Amino acid sequence: MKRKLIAALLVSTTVSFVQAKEIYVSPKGIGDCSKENPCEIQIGLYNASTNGEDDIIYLQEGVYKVNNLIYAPPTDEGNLIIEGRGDVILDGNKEGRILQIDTFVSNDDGKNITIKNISFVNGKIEGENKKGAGLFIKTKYANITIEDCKFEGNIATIDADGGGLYIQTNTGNISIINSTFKKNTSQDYGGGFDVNSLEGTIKVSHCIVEENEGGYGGGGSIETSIGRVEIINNIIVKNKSDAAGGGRGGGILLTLKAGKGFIVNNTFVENTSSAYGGGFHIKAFDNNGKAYIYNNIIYNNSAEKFGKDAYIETEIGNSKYEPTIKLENNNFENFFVENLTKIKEEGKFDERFNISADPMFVGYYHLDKNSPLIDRGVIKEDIPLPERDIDLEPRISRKTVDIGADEVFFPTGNNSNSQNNTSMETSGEGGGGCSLSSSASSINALLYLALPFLLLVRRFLRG
Ligand SMILES: [Ca+2]
Ligand SMILES: [Ca+2]
Ligand SMILES: [Ca+2]
Repeated sequence: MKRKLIAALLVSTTVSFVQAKEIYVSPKGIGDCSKENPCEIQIGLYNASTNGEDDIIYLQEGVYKVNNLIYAPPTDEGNLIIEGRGDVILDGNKEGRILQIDTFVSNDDGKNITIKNISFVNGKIEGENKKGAGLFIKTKYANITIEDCKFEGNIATIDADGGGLYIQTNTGNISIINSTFKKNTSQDYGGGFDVNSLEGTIKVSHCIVEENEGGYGGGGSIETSIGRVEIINNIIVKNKSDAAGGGRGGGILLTLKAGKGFIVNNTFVENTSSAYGGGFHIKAFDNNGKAYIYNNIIYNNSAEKFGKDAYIETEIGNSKYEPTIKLENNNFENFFVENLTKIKEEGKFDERFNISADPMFVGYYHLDKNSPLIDRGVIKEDIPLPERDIDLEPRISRKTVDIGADEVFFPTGNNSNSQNNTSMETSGEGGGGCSLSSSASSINALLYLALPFLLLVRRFLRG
């Protein structure tokens, strides 16, 4: 515990914003971005993107009727935090994307982008190459953290991806923590979210992903080439993958390639797919891919073709792959793995201690005190077990860890949140030297630099 604390302090020191400039924004602000005199949100974003400093943009409480907000530094910039204070809602009114953050053309190596305590609602985009109706973030190397945010009612229609959230980075790490995705839709990938890091670590933990709908990956789509993915301690329920005849991953679609994926202590329930993988679907088209699936409830999902609860796809065209698959201490009824005989022959498939039982839910997908899933999970050195369960109670209570996102807390039990989950902070195994494709930034630099002038004109016209 002490070591973790020290590690946390070290991390917070390296990304501290001691000298960051503070920018204050309010729903009706027209001031100079000071604490006393907050400014309009787009002015705040523009200032932060051109001042050459680290910034914290504080959003004062309230509803902001906004869309097509943009932060796109034309040259080198510092770190960025955008933080809501109190109840902050950015409402796109279904008239456009809410916020775009794009640091791809700037030198963003070692930089951090953090979005905290903000609700993104009613964003809308349409068209084949459009991504991220609520929030769009694109970096080359910068790390991205989304914390305590909510994405609701955002729509990516006509072949667009990422209803609530879209993130794309080459080597950056992505963390999505303690956030809610609800009733977002996309016609293509990722109803709730569509997040992609070629080499970095992608972590989704302590999130609620509910009633989202997408062509592929109704709740969310996650993709890496050689990075590490951790999907840990989330409640993922009632999402739908509904691509005509080809849905994959009602809850989650995970595309691993040669990456390493951990799916640990989640609750996947009542998700549906129009073809494969009701709860989740993994695409593993590389012999070096690794899928570690431990302590999950994958129950009462449905798929119209195969893999009612889960499906692992290892065959594409005439190619068949043998990724490493470990499937232990889960609760599911139906799990389909392509090319399984060969994978077993290669000694790359481990399956043990899985059960199939009614979880006995009470309240919001919590376990009854008599649930057969209590103390049926596994703890291993290489499993990134969280310290807390979905209620932020100790992750281990009584004998050992429970199956699913909830741990039933027994006050007199042997509770612990300091087990040796040392692998949580370690980064991916991916080596360097890989040539990465990069596309030009979609933002017209001249237009961006003219933003303050355009905002002035708009304000003038409004009177
Ligand atoms: Ca700045
Ligand atoms: Ca327990
Ligand atoms: Ca609990």
